[in-house]
Amino acid sequence: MFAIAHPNVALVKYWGKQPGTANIPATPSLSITLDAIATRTRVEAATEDRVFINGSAVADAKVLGLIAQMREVWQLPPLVVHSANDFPTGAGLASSASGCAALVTAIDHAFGLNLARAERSTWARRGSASAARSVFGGFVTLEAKADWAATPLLNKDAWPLEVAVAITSDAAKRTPSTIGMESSRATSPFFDAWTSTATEDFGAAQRAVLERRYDALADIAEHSCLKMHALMLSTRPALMYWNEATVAAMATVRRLREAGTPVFFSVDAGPQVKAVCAPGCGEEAAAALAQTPGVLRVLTSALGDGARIVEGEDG
Ligand code: 2P0
Repeated sequence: MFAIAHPNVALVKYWGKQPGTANIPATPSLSITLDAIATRTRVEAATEDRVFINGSAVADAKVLGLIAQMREVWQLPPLVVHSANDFPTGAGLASSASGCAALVTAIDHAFGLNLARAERSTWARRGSASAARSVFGGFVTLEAKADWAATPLLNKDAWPLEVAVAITSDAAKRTPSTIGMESSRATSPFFDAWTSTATEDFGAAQRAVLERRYDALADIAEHSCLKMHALMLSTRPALMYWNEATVAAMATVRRLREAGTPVFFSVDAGPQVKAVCAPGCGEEAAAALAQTPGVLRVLTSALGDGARIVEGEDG
């Protein structure tokens, strides 16, 4: 028995936290959960806390910090955590989102906490804010209500977008998101502009999703992505998560869209490019990205489900 959770891609981005230690985002965000990649996590009672990620013992601050916070509420025994990602870890593919969502789901199940999905989302958010969204499937929002639990916005089958992910590097990022966000808040002259314009972007994206207006969602999502990267680039020292192939892949997506294919890009705190396609266009985008210089490989994904327990020994 193990918990499975999928990464998500924010179409309206979260970057920066509110002051304090509660891991509250400074901006609302809206995401899609991906089906094709996942974290699988098992937890068991043990004699001391031990965390294994992809088979290696690690002192993972997010995992250990989240367990410590849960112990303030529940009497959990020492835990051994086995977590495995079937995609590159810490490389801009939201491994901490799927990781913390799977961890809370595994602990909830193993120790009978009986948490509602919204409560799991709040707990996952305390570990990693983007993880709140991976507790749900399809289109998901995260905003300042209900203790910053995420909320499902639209079912994945109601608008089955497809995503082609161009992998341009398997290396872990040099600046982890949590550190980068704090640096942006403290040093970027654009930070106030970022936070003061986020609510409008969020509202526009919500409406576009609910009304399934692809072009409107494409425009707002690329704008939010590029605005976040402008914030990153204006941070001191600068946060530059792109490489040459990232830029080439973004240009490929723009070329496709200008030629009439419904596809837009999104790039997170890493060099991978996610091409978000209208239903039926994923293969065309994947083929074009695979031909783009510097792209190592391309994976395609449908929209996925939220974090859940699966029977079996695979974890
Ligand atoms: C997002 N990212 O909205 C944005 C876009 C990366 C770029 O959320 O400090 O691992 O654990 O709350 O959630 C990545 O940051 O940061 C992220 P913490 P997290 O998906």
